[in-house]
Amino acid sequence: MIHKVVIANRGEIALRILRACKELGIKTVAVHSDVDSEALHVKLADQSVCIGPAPSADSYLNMKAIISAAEVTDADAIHPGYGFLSENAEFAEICQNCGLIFIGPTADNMRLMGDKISARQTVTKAGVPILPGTKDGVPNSEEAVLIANDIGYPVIIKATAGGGGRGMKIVHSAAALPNAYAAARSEAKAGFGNPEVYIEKYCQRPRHVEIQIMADKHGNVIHLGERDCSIQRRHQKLLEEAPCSILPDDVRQKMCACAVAAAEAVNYSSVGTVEFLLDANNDFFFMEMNTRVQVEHPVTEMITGVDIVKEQILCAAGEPLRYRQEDIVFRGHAIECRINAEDPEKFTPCPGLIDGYHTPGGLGVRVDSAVYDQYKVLPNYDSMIAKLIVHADSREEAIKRMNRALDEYIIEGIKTTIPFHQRIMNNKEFIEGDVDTSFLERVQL
Ligand code: MV4
Repeated sequence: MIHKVVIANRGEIALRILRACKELGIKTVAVHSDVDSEALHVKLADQSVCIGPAPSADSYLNMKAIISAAEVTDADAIHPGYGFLSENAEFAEICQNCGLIFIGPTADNMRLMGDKISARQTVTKAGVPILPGTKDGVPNSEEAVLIANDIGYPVIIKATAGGGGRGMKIVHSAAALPNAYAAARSEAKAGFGNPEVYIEKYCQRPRHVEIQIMADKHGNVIHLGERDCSIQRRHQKLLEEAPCSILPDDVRQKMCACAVAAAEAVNYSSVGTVEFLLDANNDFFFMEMNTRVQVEHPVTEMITGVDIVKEQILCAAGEPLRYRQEDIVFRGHAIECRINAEDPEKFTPCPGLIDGYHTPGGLGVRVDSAVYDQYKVLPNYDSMIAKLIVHADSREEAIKRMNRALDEYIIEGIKTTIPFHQRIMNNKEFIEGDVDTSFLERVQL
């Protein structure tokens, strides 16, 4: 078993990991930057180590400092959370070489899925549907035009080393292709250090539906159903729910089976998420696989009762999954609102002192957050300060419960996105379940 875990993260996910460790009887080590010494994860951990100055590059991304923190505290594992080093295959490898358990999949799993072309090729072999597109990188603009003519417009150009939507270019005509191709390449080079791009048919106004999977080191793979994460702004998810309200049961079964097949095809071990686009005909296509625990995992926990982070830690320790597929029972509906320290109209970051704080409570309400009254939200890091999650018997009741919980949530001193979420909860299209990735561009909130 694992005895002591270094939590290589901050904020709510550091607390989430700490809580799982406590319940498993595992000691915790918080690492933190200079400016995070008052952070809750530091106060609640058994031990803490300062790993550098405020900039992430010098602290939460500082592999040497984090490995050293594990060595001086005699820890045997590192949990990367999400963001920061969570999808860095080199870091996973360094942990292994230092005799530390990286709580996540193997470095090979991470590399294979991190390269979007190899991910596409791998899942295709496992029978998972993908959108028509190139098998390999597109070497030049002339080739790009030939391929796009073959696929038919609109097409989308994506970075091989990309992901999460950054640097993608949607192209509607051959005339626009050469410029978009050149721009995509230079953005890919600048953003990911690799200029390679590939081309796919562009799917218009899809839903973003993803399947949570769990896999152990003994070849067992199960799924925990889907999440609908269609409500996004500039590729930042703002609200997620489970299940997807319009997904027909036969399509759900197929999508879940595909996600499990994709994980089995790469001998995956750990928790992970397989992302799909779902079009208006309810056809679905593989987008990418995330090899980490995700921000939105709580909605799945609420409808299944499974502690995803605990299972992830146990799997990393070599334990077999404690659930078979038939043990997973889905109940009710869950919604998560990401509460950001941002202007609720313009979404510009609004860090500062929280001066007055009260969290909502009651049946079916969960707050995952690391802030408290008189806490100073820092400008150095991500603006998400809390996740408000509700669970109820139906989607309709979950929306009412979310409305009630948002009303109760008092955060004074800084602007937050609470008013934005209140507008969504009262929006006709949202209430009717009419959401897709263009929702926020389309509706007048
Ligand atoms: C697409 C797509 C439509 N067609 N690929 C976004 C994140 C990354 N995982 C891939 N993404 C998409 N890929 C094809 N072939 C639509 C998205 C997409 C999206 C695109 C534009 C604006 C918002 C979006 C939100 C989710 C997904």
